[in-house]
Amino acid sequence: MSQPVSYRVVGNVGVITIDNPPVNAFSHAVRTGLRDAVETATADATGIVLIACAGRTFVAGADISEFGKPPADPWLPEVLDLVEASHKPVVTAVHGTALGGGFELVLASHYRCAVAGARVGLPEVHLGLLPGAGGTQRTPRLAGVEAALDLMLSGKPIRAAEAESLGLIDRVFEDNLEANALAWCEELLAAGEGPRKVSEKTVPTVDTAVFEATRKTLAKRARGQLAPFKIVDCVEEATRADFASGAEFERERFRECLESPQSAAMRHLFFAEREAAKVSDLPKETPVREIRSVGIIGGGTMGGGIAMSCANAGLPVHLLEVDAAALERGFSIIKGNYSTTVSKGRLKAQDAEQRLGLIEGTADYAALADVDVVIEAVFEDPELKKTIFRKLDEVCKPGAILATNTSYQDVDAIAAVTSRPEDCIGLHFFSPANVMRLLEVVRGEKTSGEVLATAIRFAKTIRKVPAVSRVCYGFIGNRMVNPYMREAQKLLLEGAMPETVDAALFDFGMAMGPVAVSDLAGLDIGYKARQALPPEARGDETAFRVVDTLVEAGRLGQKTGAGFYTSDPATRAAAPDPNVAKLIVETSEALGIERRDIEDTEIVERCVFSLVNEGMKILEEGVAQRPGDIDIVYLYGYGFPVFRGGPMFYADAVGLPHVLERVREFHERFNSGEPAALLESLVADGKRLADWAGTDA
Ligand code: 3H9
Repeated sequence: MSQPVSYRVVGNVGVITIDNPPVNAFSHAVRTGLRDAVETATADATGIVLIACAGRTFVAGADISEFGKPPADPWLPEVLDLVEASHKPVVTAVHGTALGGGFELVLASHYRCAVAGARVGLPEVHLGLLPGAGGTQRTPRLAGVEAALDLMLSGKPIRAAEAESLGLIDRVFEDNLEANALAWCEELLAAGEGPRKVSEKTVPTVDTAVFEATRKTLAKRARGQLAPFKIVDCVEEATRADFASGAEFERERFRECLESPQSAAMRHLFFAEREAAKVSDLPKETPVREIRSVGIIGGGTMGGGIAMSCANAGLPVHLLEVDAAALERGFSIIKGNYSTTVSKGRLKAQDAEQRLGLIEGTADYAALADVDVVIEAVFEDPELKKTIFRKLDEVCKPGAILATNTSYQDVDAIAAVTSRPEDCIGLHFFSPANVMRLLEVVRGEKTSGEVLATAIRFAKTIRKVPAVSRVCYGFIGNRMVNPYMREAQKLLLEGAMPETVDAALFDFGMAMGPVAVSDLAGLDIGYKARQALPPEARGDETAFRVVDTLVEAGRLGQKTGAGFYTSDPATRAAAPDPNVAKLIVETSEALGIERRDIEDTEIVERCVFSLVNEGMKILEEGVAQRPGDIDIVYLYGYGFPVFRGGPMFYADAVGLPHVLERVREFHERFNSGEPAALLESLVADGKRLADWAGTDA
């Protein structure tokens, strides 16, 4: 194997090149190679050192797959300290993305240049970490405390020009990075410029109130997370201590984060997200169809949101509605959404106009004759969906992908009404579709590999995170959420109140508690879905007695101003309603359920373990390919706390024997779901889910 770091001399410049595809991560071999190359470069007759990367990007950070394994010398901070200590000036030249440890290398160098399209950033916070190779100490020295906090707490990469304006990059070249960087090196040499150490600079003074204010904001924004607060501590330390002590402080906090269960959970999600886009039985070389235009049927909230996602990615959209009035309603929602984004300063008015211009309304199916993919997004009526698919089969060109956006319906039955079931697929978007990242890609029995591969690629094009599901009632996400919601309702009947159930799960880290979620989604949604099921498939309906009573009384949730909670029409703030509390107590009585005090731990375990147990069944049946796919569905579609790694990772973290014990107990005492066979067998074999080899189903 070729060496990941090479050294060559060009004129007076010693050029170090890092070449470790795909993203030049700082693996052990790269750290060792860079150390050796710096030692060579500083010992020869050259006057200046240039560090650049081969391939598609500059170093994208530490090698995340090495975290969690025993540390191997040299440790990155030592290598970067060696770079900064060089008696010859060291220049770094950035293309692609310089992220995390990669950007810390840039900060440790003495002169920094980038090509215009490059971006730099410190995204460690998304992995439950902080920049641990001097980043928390060097960034504020160059860019000031506020910009440094912003960069590290948002984790968002910034463009080279912005980095230049913040003082993080010295020069931005339009193109020809290597030639320009070499010429700049010669220029610096000719001018007699020596090393400039960021560690020797002082942090610009700042009102220290900024730290408390930031912590206060984080208490809400980063609820439950460790790393963001440690980042603030490190930057505050940079304002108080010299570089060496600040770096020591940073190193201790970095280790604390690295060893935390939170970082393990977030690193798992990083890899799970990338793996979820891969289908085990789909060869890499599966051809992918070109998607240049999209048809969408239904201009309601969902169809409009999908249209926006496509237009945001530059794809022309034909939006079909029954008539001009319905189209007008649809367009007014889309325009409203764009103008809100513009008024918040997140989009330029002219860009909003341009995107809007990509969406063309029509009431005529003939307009869909040439599109590459059609997404049907009408309401959940299987017969209506089938009628639409028959029509699409008539009008769409051969090779067009016919997709149904459904939360529950049988994708195979819908595909079966067409002459081309191999071109049909489910694409389950989450509401609001222009905001939510998840896209469940539902492969039907007959969906071709090419169509599946194209759907996954399309998901990425419109900046969604795909997760593949087989067909079953509710697919991965909603099938699992059903028992979760059922347990929440049962807890109400057994003694809890909506606000106690919600608070317990909110404190666990969920974006919202389950009762509040029902109010937000509309209580009639679940009600109608249950009514649509044959009675034998509904399970114990008494669990939903309270919600049914509310719906039948016209309390549908936030949209009617009252559901479980009453909501303020202006602020949407929810408040517990004594009438609902009375109704709950009366319903318990009527059902002969003796109310009791229920601890938060039970609330969380009843709800979350019911998700896990159903997830196990989904894996057993091969509906989801792997546990990580389920975690991605819950992270991006259902507000599961990122720092817990998704329900399946969480189950492994708390220990499957404990999960099984509780699931068994809940089954016996409260008639909750029967323990999944997979859960039983993993525990019997003393295995974790992470060790599970998968199913052949
Ligand atoms: C850090 O630096 C800590 C330091 O402060 C302190 C240390 C002491 N490591 O995303 P893609 C893999 S923490 C290992 O599909 P893209 C990835 O899994 C790190 N592997 O490509 C995938 O593998 P596969 C801070 C990595 O073009 C392949 O590369 N840095 C790493 O859409 C392609 O990735 C970050 O958090 C890595 N660091 O996006 C940056 N990065 O093909 C994390 C990627 O087998 N990385 N892989 O599925 C990214 O944000 C994106 O990967 C990047 C490219 C923007 C670079």
